[in-house]
Amino acid sequence: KQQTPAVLWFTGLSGAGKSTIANLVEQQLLAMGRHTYLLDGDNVRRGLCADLGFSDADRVENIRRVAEVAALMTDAGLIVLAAFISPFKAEREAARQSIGADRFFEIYVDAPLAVAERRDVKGLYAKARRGEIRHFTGIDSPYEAPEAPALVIKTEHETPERSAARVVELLLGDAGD
Ligand code: GGZ
Repeated sequence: KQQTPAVLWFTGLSGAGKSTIANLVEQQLLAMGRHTYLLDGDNVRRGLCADLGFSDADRVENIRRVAEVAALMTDAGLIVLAAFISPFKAEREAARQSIGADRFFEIYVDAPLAVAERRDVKGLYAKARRGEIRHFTGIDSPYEAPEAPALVIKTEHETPERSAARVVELLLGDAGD
């Protein structure tokens, strides 16, 4: 049976839980025999976007490239999971356009700044507060929350497993089986 290609686009602050949830969703989809690819900062910023930093202009270009790659991968029939802060509405809307609105699912991984900062898994918020990292999202670089996401995940109030299950429901409910 053929699968419906789609992009699950996870947006939210650093430390909100995007990668954790995207990884669980991918595991579930793979277990169901779906073909997937997970794009995130770890694989994209090391190669395709190795020339980019975290200025507004570089983030815009980072997300533009990711959206184009995601569009190509959906053309190849994949379910793409994209987990990037993607802080600007305009670039997320551009991604929706190039990918196609019918196969683009915007998922807002919504953790308050205070919660993400308290987790501070990589110690980056502390560095940003000390001024050792500039242009850190939520500290001295903006994050524009989605206005009408397909799904909102409050990671403060829900387990990653439950969140992942809701993403899979969203995809299979909307995209068909
Ligand atoms: C935000 C930064 C920064 C700055 C390094 N601002 O929690 P992480 O570490 O693993 O994820 C963050 C990642 C963000 O990369 P993205 O490609 O998702 O950003 S964007 O969509 O805005 O282009 C964080 C790390 O990179 N990181 N410096 N200044 N996050």
